[in-house]
Amino acid sequence: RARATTAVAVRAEISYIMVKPDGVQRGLVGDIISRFERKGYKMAALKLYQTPRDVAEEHYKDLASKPFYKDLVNYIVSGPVVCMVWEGKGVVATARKMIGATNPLASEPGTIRGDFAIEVGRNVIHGSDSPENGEREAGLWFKEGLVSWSQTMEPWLKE
Ligand code: IDP
Ligand code: MG
Repeated sequence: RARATTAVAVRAEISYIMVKPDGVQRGLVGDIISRFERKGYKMAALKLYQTPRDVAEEHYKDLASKPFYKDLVNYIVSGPVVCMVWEGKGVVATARKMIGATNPLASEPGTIRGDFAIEVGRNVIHGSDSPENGEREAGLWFKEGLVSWSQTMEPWLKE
């Protein structure tokens, strides 16, 4: 089958994934990271972060007209979050499946929200909803840039 012949490495799709303050307080960070690691996605950035209010507002600016926007921003700045970028084929859509529906009452068991959450206003985790937003959010939360590295298990993950 056709293969790219260019020598320029093109980065794969990325998703911005964030464990929200409730997930950090409840000690769910390790389990959540494990799920993405074991799936085979490549970690491209990771940090524990006390979110400045303007970053939370910018992140959720598309929801600014919603009645829950102020509570949402207050929730995100209420304690440290764990910010991550994961990279790989189809990571945006697959991460959304792994995360589950926005309202945990509708999230399937086996998904992160389905396993760990009850309320939409305390739903543990964020995941980008499109590759474009993955790029936008990764840039917003990691102004220092992502880490470019080669994963030695890559031949065991990709044919
Ligand atoms: P998503 O996180 O599944 O992409 P969005 O619709 O983008 O869902 O909403 C962003 C976040 O806003 C949700 O994860 C949730 O924390 C919060 N949220 C969404 N809808 C409601 C609501 O009806 N009440 C309270 N919080 C909400
Ligand atoms: Mg969203």
